[in-house]
Amino acid sequence: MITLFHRPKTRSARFIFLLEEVEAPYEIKLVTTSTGTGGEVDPANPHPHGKVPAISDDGVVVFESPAIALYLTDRFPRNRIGPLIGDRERGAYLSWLAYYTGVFEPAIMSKFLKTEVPRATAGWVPVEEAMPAIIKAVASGPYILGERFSAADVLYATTFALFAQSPMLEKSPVIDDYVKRVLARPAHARALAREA
Ligand SMILES: N[C@@H](CCC(=O)N[C@@H](CS)C(=O)NCC(=O)O)C(=O)O
Repeated sequence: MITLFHRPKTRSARFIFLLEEVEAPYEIKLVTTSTGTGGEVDPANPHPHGKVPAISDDGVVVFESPAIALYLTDRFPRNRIGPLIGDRERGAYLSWLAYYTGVFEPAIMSKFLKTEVPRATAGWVPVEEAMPAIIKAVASGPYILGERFSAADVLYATTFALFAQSPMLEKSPVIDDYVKRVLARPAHARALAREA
């Protein structure tokens, strides 16, 4: 049984979507985060910094979104939501998962916080450079790995959905269609119902 440590309307919500996609048996444990409680880390949350998401698989703790995504798709391979070891698409899968927190999130956050980090010293690139790379992957898609939907799409599409109204990200019909396609999946509807 997977336990998802969750706070509504945060990055952990997308993992209800992924848990539905992989058809894992799961329960949701609501936790508070330090943002919500003025600095206190919820002792019930196993994330080392009290952030969400984190999961526990009968006591095996996994934290950080790409690690959780990879863990769940390896652990519950039935619906082929992530390419497994030996699959040629595994390389692209691991790359886009790592890119999500290594490049994409820092790129968005530096833009959001108006903090420019020199490209040559940062480990990431400005969002204006990251977006064309993602759009290129999705445009020949329809998913980030090509024809195959994966947990990487859960991470990217839910983030784009969050920033849909933000002037921070340039409008892109490719991204708009991509978000619609991913959020139209039955597992997403089930996740919304489960969270409600
Ligand atoms: N790098 C983490 C980020 C997790 C994260 O920042 N979560 C936010 C919610 S969206 C959080 O828990 N914030 C509360 C806090 O930092 O106290 C991941 O991708 O899983």
